[in-house]
Amino acid sequence: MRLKLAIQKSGRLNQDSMQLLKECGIDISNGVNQLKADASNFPIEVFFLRDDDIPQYVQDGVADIGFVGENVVYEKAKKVEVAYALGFGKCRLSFAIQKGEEFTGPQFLAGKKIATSYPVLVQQYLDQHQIKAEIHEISGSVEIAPGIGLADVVCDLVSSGSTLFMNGLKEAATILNSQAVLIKRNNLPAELVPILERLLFRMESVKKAKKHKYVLMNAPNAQLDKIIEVLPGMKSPTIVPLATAGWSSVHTVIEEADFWNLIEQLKTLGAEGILVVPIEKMIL
Ligand code: PRT
Ligand code: ZN
Repeated sequence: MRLKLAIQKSGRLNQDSMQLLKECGIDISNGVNQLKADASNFPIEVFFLRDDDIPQYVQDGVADIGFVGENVVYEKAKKVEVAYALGFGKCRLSFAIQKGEEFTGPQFLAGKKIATSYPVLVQQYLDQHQIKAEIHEISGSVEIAPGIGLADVVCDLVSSGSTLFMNGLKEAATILNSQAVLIKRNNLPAELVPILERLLFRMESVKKAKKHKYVLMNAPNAQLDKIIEVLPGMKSPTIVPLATAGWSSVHTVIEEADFWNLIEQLKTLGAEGILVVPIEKMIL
């Protein structure tokens, strides 16, 4: 039995999806030109599809799981379960208006013509705010719509904002923050559940490792107690005596978030020769 995974064939999510599989130790031997490929060392089979089709395939059970943007999942509104946030493909679905205009809140949209590739999500937003507006569905280059008189407002994905800027638009309101997620079909066959669990376990180890660093430093023994006190660590730090009398090497794992604060404290407490090393996998 193999777990069937659908990923984007080409486009923004393809590389990160392939990279994640690789970091999970899963070898996809065939090139991406083929429609599907088997992993050589894990019971998984990868289908390469257009992102828009992935929720449907997963709902129908043609694929068991898929990697796809939340924006697509919620727009397509298929019966699938969002099982895990993958942490890449981050963007937001936002309304954008002409640079010179002032956004006065949702009411601004009343009676406007809105160009978007996300009619379902836009309509939901309008309904929530009890606003009537005209939705003009277009499949690409949404940003040029106001410039050519096709619409007053656009609702599209934004990441850096430079596309909007280049088209004389500005972001007005966000209706969805999105990232790539793992979706799974309802009623996943029981024999596939352990395979999915193995995959999720590996992905979680990769994710944790990215958030953490391994830190080594030399410290005078007289300062060890104080240094240990400020170190978070998974359990407690490893202390190894150095050849130089009165000194030890201290090893621990710290979170990227409080990295610089901690390093500054450690220096103040007398730590020297601090090395910060990336962690490849983290199994707790
Ligand atoms: O061929 P296929 O249908 O599979 O691909 P696609 O062309 O529909 O999608 P693709 O590859 O462009 O995007 C796949 C997914 O990447 C999206 O569904 C999002 O989940 C995610 N993603 C993340 C983005 C962006 N960031 C993004 N910036 N998708 C699109 N954009 C576009 C946006 O539409 C706009 O045109 O980039 C432009 C804005 O970018 P900035 O940086 O200028 O703001
Ligand atoms: Zn698409």
